Amino acid sequence: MKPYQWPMLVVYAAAIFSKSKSFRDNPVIGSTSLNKMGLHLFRRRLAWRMGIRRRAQLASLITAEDRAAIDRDGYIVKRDFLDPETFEKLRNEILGLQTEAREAVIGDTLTRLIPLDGRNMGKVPATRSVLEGPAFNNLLAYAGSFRRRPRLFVQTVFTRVLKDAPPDVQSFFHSDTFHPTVKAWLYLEDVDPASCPFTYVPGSHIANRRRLAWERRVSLHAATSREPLTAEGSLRITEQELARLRYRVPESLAVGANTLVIADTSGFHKRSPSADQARRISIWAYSRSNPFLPWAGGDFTRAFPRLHGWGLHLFWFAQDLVKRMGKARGGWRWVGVRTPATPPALDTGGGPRRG
Ligand SMILES: O=C(O)CCC(=O)C(=O)O
Ligand SMILES: [Fe+2]
Repeated sequence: MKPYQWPMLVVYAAAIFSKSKSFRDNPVIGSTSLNKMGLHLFRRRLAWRMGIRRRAQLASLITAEDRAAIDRDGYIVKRDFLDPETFEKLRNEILGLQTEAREAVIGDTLTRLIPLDGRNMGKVPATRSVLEGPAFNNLLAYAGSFRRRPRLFVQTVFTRVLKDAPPDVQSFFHSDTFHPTVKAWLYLEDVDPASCPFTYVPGSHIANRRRLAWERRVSLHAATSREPLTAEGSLRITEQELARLRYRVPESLAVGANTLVIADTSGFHKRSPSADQARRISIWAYSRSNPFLPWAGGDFTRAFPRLHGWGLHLFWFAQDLVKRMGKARGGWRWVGVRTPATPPALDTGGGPRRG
């Protein structure tokens, strides 16, 4: 711990009981000696136990079969999720959406996010009723172990937009964080093996003995890891290590349009790299809460959906402001009006802009 960090000690220590995950940015969470004494494993185990407990509270929301799949594999694939007519309506609404978008080029991949906030949701009524309906939300709640309103976006991934850039950081196996958490993709177009399918290591969401021993080892030096993702608490793992942990073979989810994939992304996963330019359009959802809470409900933002949307815009505003102050470069920015399928316009210069 550096001397200038001492006055913040209480704040750093309080973060032990939050979803904070960065070993690098928090000298308590990243402390080698505390992690030798078991701090990381303590958080990991307690968060896992609370997650199981919350999932048990939500068990009646979904079928026994779906529960078994999520409990066993850490992910679930729902092919033909919507009836064809509803899906057609939803797809037309989403592909026709023309609105302000955020984009980031990470490695050789451009990702576009269009927030499905109150304003955009108002333009897509069929989509809205699906995304606010029980079939979608109950699966998401169980997988994420919280009954919370997820963040919703249209996500378009354009692969290989830059020729000589390093690969996208997401194309290496990693775990997003140390506790149960959920991401979901409802694909609007077929995802063939070349359009960077989501790949998941079945069963890798389970905090078993081998996994915990591996994490304990990694936690000792994660704060100074050369892998930025590991230092930030999204532990990266090599294919050899995965084999040593005796996981099943990774499943690459090249699936048809109208497939819903929901995953606990504390399990190991990646975006399969793609050799050529391809695009992947989905409705993307994620949700993350304090992993130490013993109860699954109690989300006051469910009663105030508009507030939920503002929260995200406020976060982006702050993120852009910090960037404008010169503390961070590259990354996410508003790029003006786009549809989900507008081809990428590669103007890499400049900071965040509106309109
Ligand atoms: O988009 C994907 O296939 C996975 C990317 C990823 O790792 C994530 O969203 O956490
Ligand atoms: Fe991830």
